[in-house]
Amino acid sequence: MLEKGIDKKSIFDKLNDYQKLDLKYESGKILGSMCTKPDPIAMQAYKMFIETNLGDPGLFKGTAIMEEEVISSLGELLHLNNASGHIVTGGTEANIMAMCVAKYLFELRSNNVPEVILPKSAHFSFKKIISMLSLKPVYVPLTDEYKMDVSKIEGLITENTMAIVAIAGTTELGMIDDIEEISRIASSRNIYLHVDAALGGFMIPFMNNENSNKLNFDFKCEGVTSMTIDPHKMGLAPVPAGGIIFRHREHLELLAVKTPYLTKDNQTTIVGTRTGAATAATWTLLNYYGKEGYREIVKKTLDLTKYTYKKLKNMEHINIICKPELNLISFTANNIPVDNLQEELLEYGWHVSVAEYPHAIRLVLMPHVKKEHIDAFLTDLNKLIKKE
Ligand code: 0PR
Repeated sequence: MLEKGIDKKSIFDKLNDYQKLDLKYESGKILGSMCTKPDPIAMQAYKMFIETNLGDPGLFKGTAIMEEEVISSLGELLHLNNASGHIVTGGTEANIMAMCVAKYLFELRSNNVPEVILPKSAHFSFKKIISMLSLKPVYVPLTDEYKMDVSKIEGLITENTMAIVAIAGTTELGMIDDIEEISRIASSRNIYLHVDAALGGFMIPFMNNENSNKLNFDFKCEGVTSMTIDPHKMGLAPVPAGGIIFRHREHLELLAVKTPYLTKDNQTTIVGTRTGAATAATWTLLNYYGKEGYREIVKKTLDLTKYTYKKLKNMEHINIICKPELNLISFTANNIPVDNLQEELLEYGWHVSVAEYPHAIRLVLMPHVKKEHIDAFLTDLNKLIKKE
């Protein structure tokens, strides 16, 4: 740290230098991220509430009301009245909260090591959770469609099963597990079911094409106990905005810790001090866009996914892993190994990511990706493949 500070101009010159090293979503070069350019109206709201701290909600009563309204709206979107929950830092924290609740419930009836049944496709946040909470993971294999193989679940349930986790929009392929069936199993065995809809939560309710309307993936399924739904993914909110929704208020309250000297008696979040700006941004987006606006955003994203899928399907040497259900497409090229292809694409400036299972190039078509970017990307991809 400097002894004596430097002038404002020099500071901002330096900040600009650092910022130049960062990628920009609008460049269209970021093709492997689940975050996107935050909507301008959300950023405006964010700035307005930047000094708020929901860790001490009595000081920021208006922001606290907004959080309640956001949780209630997200609950409603997911077919739940009187939802309980919080706007948190992201999907990781949301998943941690759900698993903490499930563990506390388990501990009310057993001293054994709790087991969590989850698909192989679960996000790596569960690896952290398993280690932090000393859980025993019980992985369910995937079907040929890369979904949790529901037929295997019953056989994996033991007296130590603490929870089942299912995914509505997997990180690597965007696949939606058969939540309806999994919920039936969880209900009949009285097991906690958490649905990680970090990505899908802001997409599936707005997909009004094909048969997705009928897709029951949320609290409409009786067995669903809690859900993750992240505004900072397809909700277009600035980071950090994750969402955790509980069906029962008593479950959220299991997380409560007494906070004697604060303006509220207890706190039901993992973190203490936390921004209210993300909540204000999310509140703004939900009210500004409404369902109609989000339907339009999701439609555009899925239309571009379909367009990209068709083009890739017709491209020589390209093998698509599976038909996309959301806005992710993964593929391999039969003449270039995946990692080499990723490197070569990077030389052209394209930041794609690589899925681990199956090992493949992974595209995430978030709203900052436009048709012209995809066309330019496909041209470069074609060049690379022809070159081999
Ligand atoms: N659940 C699912 C299904 C996810 O895909 C993710 C993150 C999480 C939970 C965890 O969410 P947070 O990262 O908000 O805690 N999925 C993205 C991924 O791993 C996160 C991400 C976003 C990565 C933007 C890179 C990036 O540029 O791909």
